[in-house]
Amino acid sequence: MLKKFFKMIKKENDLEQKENDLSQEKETVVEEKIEQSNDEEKPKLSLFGRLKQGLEKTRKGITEKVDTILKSYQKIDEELFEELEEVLITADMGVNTTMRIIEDLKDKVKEKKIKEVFEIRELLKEELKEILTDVESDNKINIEPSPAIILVVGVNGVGKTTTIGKLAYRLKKEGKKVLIAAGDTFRAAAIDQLQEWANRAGVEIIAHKEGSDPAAVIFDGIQAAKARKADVLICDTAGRLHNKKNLMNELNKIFRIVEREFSEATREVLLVVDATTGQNAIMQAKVFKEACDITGIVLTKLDGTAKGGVVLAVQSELNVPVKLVGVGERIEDLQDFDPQNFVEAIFAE
Ligand SMILES: Nc1nc2c(ncn2[C@@H]2O[C@H](COP(=O)(O)OP(=O)(O)OP(=O)(O)O)[C@@H](O)[C@H]2O)c(=O)[nH]1
Ligand SMILES: [Mg+2]
Repeated sequence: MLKKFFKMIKKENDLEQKENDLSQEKETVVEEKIEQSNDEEKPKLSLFGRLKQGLEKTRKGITEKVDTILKSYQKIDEELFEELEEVLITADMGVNTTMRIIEDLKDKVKEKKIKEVFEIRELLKEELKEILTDVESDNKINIEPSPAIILVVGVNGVGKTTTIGKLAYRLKKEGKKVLIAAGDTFRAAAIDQLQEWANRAGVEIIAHKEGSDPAAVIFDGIQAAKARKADVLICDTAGRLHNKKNLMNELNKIFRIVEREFSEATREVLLVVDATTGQNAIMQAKVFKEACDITGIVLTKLDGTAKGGVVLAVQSELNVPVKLVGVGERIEDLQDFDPQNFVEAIFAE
């Protein structure tokens, strides 16, 4: 059975890659159009509307397929569950999570004596919400009481710096005094990029020059946060170092500084993972979880994948709550992860 799953996943990935390649040219044109239309009067989407828009591909990848299956069956039988299982696996929910969902669905059908195929849709929604809320700590980002420090970690390219910019913007809008520390000193471009985001968000940034000691940047960030009475200090870190051992050593050094200099601060350690990398995201998360005390996950680029089911796999396999989701590249495209809203958004008509 597993072999069949992996074959299927590979086939899906290849297809998605091909689609991406093909649509690249189209994308630039679309992007230009979006940029232009941003200047025009455009009805503002609600938070839920933006989430729904960001999860468009996942809605197609999961819900449309589920609906097609449900429509094609007259009665609830084993074959129907097998087809549902395939959809969930290809949406990157992970083998374990999918098994659990299907078993629970079967139990519920029996328990509630359900006969109508269409009723499975509600049951499935219920089940997904249950799994997404079945995690030890809650999904809310923990920055109270202030001062708080948020350390943002993850491999290169997953969206750490972008997430920090979006988060700084949001927290500032909520009335918090936010400070950013440019702990990724590996490349000059990384510091410039963070500076740019700090400008856009309208917050201050502590940065040293390229190649300097990241722990020293964090040290200065902490002193500045104390002196300026900042509510939240958000720290960027490198994702690209010569090897994994270097990366982990560097993170450990940063953690020691935080412990020594800012032990009174509320601490949130956010691991950023890229939803489009599917099962790879889970492997990365496992490595980081061994090296540092991750308190929450940020799942970025959900807008770029039909496999948003990875949210379930990440959370249940790591037992770390997903706290934020990235649903686009704009500054407003970072949302608190809310299991109820997430499921409603992918099942919205
Ligand atoms: N579509 C989409 N793109 C995103 C999202 N979050 C980040 N990105 C894009 O992902 C790319 C990489 O983001 P960065 O923030 O530079 O990633 P990083 O983790 O800081 O990378 P390094 O500094 O190289 O370790 C950028 O082009 C971002 O615009 C998202 O939620 N949706
Ligand atoms: Mg970065």
